[in-house]
This record gives sequence, C-alpha cells and structure tokens, in this order.
Amino acid sequence: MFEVIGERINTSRKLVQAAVADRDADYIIDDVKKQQDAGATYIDVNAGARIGHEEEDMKWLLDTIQPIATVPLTLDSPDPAILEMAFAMVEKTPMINSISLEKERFDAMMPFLDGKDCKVIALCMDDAGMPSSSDDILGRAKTLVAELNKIGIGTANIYVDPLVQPISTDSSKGVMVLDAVRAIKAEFPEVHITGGLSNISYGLPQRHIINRTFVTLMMDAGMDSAIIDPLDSKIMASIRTADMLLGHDQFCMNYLKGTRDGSIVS
Ligand code: THG
Repeated sequence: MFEVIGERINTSRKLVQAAVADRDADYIIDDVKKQQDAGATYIDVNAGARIGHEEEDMKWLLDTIQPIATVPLTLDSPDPAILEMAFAMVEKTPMINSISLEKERFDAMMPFLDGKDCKVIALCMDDAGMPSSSDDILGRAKTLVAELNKIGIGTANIYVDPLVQPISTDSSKGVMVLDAVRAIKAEFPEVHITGGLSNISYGLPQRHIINRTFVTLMMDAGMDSAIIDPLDSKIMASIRTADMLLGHDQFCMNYLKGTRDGSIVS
C-alpha cells in the first residue's frame, strides 16, 4: 500500500514555527495525532527553518512527538550532524531524509549510514543542481543505489526522490519525471519512489488540483510513497482510489473502508 509521509511538522510552516518557538507541546502533539488518524505511515520532522536553532528544536520535537507516535519518523535535514543526533534519539527504526550526490553531503552521510538498519531517502541532486532529463534522473538514481548497496543499505530500504520540478517553466517537466520513475522501477523493481509533489504546480493557480492529479500519474509510473499533507482529504482520497485502481488494494478493502469512515467521498 502507498506510504504517506506526513509533512506538517516542518518549521517552514508558520504555525509550527510559532509552536516550536513557544515550546507549545500540545499543538505539536495534536497535529501529529491528526496526521496519524488521517493515515500517515511516517511523520516527517524538519526543524531547519529557525536558523541557529535546528539542533535544540529537533531534540525538543523528538522528545515531544515520540511518546505519542504510533508510526516511525522521517528525520528531515540537510545537515548530517543533525541526522546523526536525531537517529540516536529515536526508538522506532526511522527513515533518513536525506542523502544526495552533493559531494559534501554525500561524503558526510556515507560513514554515518554505513551498516545502519534504516530506510533512506536518496535525492537525485548533485553539485550541478537539479536533474535535466529523465536519463539524468535515472543515472543519479543508479549511482545512489549502487553506493548505498555497497554500505549495506538494501535496495528495498531505499526511497529515491526524483525531484519534481515546476511545469510552469517547461511543459516537459511532468513527462520527464514520469519517464524517469518508470525507468528506475524497471532497473530496480524493489526500490521505492517518494518525494514532495507540490513543486509541479509552482507558479500556477489552483495548485491542489494539479498536485492531486499528478500524484495519480506518478503512482501509475511506480511512485509508492509521497511527502504530503495527510489532512488534505482530497489528495488522500485520490491516492486511496488510485491505489485500488492499480491493483494494490485486495478486494478493494481499503477503498471500501474509506467510503464507510467518510475519508473517501466523490
Ligand atoms: N523531498 C524530500 N523531503 C522534503 C521535500 C521533498 N522535505 C521538505 C519538503 N520537500 C516537504 N515538506 C513540506 C512541508 C510543508 C510544506 C511543504 C512541503 C508547506 N508549505 C507551505 C507553502 O509553501 O505554502 C507553507 C505555508 C505555511 O506557512 O504554513 O506546507 O521534496 N525528500
């Protein structure tokens, strides 16, 4: 079944930033519970937005969230030192978000990940920047999978993020990432595909309809996880329905359950 990584605990969101600054544990606990109830299978935790406070904010968030977390956490930081500290604090095996091919980040992440039992998001980003073609995305994914395999991270524990780019600047950006996902899944049937989706609609009006249509196309190509807001009931209903239509929901059980509990409505 599709894995939903709940994105809401991120200090780039104004209300979360205020709650973290005020050490308002009730706000954070309530938000995490809502994401879990809505079907999040991981909770992403990103404390990067208050410059100079990431370490103490991440520690406080983990101390606050862990006692009520029923699902594992996705530890989200570009800073390997923060990820290492956070990894040592969590009880359930986490997902690390992320490693990339940017040299400094890659070189710092590899010794830390060596031999670890965890899931890893691998961003198709390198020092040249965002990928420029589906072959470029595939090439980066191949390098990341090969390098992670070498240090004992199995392909089934790797979540490739192909990096969705705005369609408003280049109308081929949708097909580019869809083709890349198909090619990555053909090369590595066991690998997972995840990522944020909202970049696709950057610069356009009515972004949610674009995002939730795009996720169903990405699911057909092989995306089996995404970093989204699980409280957006329309995108969740699209994901549940697409999962059923793609044959990932035996006897339509989850779809039927969703229609009965009111989480899926036409
Ligand atoms: N790939 C990976 N990790 C990621 C991303 C990705 N982590 C961060 C991000 N992208 C996904 N997380 C979020 C979290 C919150 C929001 C968007 C993405 C969000 N943004 C509002 C906005 O931009 O309008 C903020 C508004 C507010 O202040 O509340 O909600 O792609 N591997």
